[in-house]
Formats: sequence, structure tokens, C-alpha cells
Amino acid sequence: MPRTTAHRTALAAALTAPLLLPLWAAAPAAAHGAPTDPVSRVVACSPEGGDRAGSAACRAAVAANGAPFTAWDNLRVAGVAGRDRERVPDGKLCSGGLPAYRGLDLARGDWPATRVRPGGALPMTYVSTIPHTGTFRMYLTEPGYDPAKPLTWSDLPQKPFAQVTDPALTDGAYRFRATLPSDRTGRHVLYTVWQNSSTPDTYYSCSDLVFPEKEEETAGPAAGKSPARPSATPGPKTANTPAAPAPTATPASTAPVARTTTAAAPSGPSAPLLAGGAAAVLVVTGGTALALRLRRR
Ligand SMILES: [Cu+2]
Repeated sequence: MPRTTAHRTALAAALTAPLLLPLWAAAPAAAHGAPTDPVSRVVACSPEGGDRAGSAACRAAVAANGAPFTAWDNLRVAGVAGRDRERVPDGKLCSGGLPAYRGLDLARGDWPATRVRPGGALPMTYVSTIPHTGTFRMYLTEPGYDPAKPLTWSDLPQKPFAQVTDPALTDGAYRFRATLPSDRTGRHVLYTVWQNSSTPDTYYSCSDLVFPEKEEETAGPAAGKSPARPSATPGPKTANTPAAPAPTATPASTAPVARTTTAAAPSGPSAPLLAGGAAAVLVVTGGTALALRLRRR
């Protein structure tokens, strides 16, 4: 890959959010791409990931990795040609099966995450410092997904819920929108596969998402049996606003429209509840912190 300052310029232009500004300060010379919103594990835990890099999950990931995620935009595998499920082993989806990124495969429920709404619009920002053509396929873990277990292909539907080919590259990032499935609650993983057509490479990334718990949606004055939850209600409500400002949205006339399919399976009964109160507190805290950050944009 050419080592030109154009890469840094493109990345700098792409990262308009103050939260991500430190990224371009240390952009690798040979760079390719990764999702910055919803933030991918590799970006959040990179040396340029800001305060998210200091989270317990990221510190554990770097420790397990044995090295920092400096090359956050280089998580790619050559020659896959669509055979993702053959080439990327179960339990190693987030690293793409690459030892240099193995820390991203840790099974834990506290990765830096992005608050989303079921059935809502998901604006995607995928920073690319060297443009490639190709198709983005977005998968979301099935209802009942347990973040305490290693992510396997069986956690993901066979078909992506959204797929976009050659979206416009605007200010150094591919920006497009997808519509999230409407039957998820709690913590999930967005698995984005970017299969290049102009190179032999396929890029893999995990972005952690948090949907409201079912109880939060239905909790009302009549729900007298949930004294432990009242503080959870205002958090998600405010945290749901990031979709509204849509800071990364391209004009509707030029934005590629994600082709979406809705998963047919009903939502899992108890997965979000397994984690219990402690996890709920973590989720709410994370969502609130994220909302605060987003308001500063
Ligand atoms: Cu590249």
C-alpha cells in the first residue's frame, strides 16, 4: 500500500466526531478500514480509542492479545471470496481467525457498545483510508445470544439483515444506513463483513450493540414489581436519541439504501435476563455515558 499523507487527510476528514479525533493523530501508514460508528471492538480498544480504550474489556483484550490494536484498520483475510463460514473458525469471528487480533474474541458482556433501538435506523460509518470497492454484509446475533459465550456462526442468521455494495465514500468513510431487526433486546453483536471486489481481501469486525431490555419498554406505573429497575428507564430513553441527529447521514438522494430482511424468529425469552441486575447496571451506565458523549458532538 502506498504511504502517502492522503491517508491521514482522508481519515482526519472522516472523523468529525470529537470523540474520535485522536484516531487520525496516529493513523497507520498503510490503512484500510473499520467501523467507527457503531464503534467496532478493534477501534474502541485501539491506542486511539479514547477513554473506551481504558475500559475493563479493552484492557483485558489487549492483555489477551499480547499487543495493542495499533493496526485497527487492517483486520483482513485474503482469498476468502465469500466463504466466510469455512475460513473463519467459530469462536474467532471478531478476530477473523487472525492471531494478531485474538483479544477481540473474548466472550464478555461489557465491550464498549452503542445504544440502538429495535427496528430503528442504524447509520453506519466505516472509515476507509484506502478506498476499495466491495460489498458490506451486516449480521446481527440471533435473539437469545449470550455474550458470555464465544461468538460462533450459529449465533448469526444465515443471511445478513442488510447488504450494501459500493456505498459512496464521503469524507474518508463509507456511510450508509441499515434498518435493524425489531426483535432484539439487550446486548448483541453486529458482525460486519466487507468483501472487497477490488482486492482479494475480506474485512471482519464486531460492533457491540445494546437494545433496550423488554422490561424497560413495557415498564409503566402498573409495573409495581420491579423496584430495582426504576433508574433504568430514563437512561435508555435519552440514549435512544443518537439515531435522530444522524450526524453521519449522507443526503437521501445519494445515500445507498440498505436492503433489509427481517429475521423471522421470535425474540428469545430470557437471554437478556440471564445477566441479572449487575449487567443491567453496566448496560445503563454505558448507555448513559454514550448518550452524554453523543450530545457533545
Ligand atoms: Cu486496504
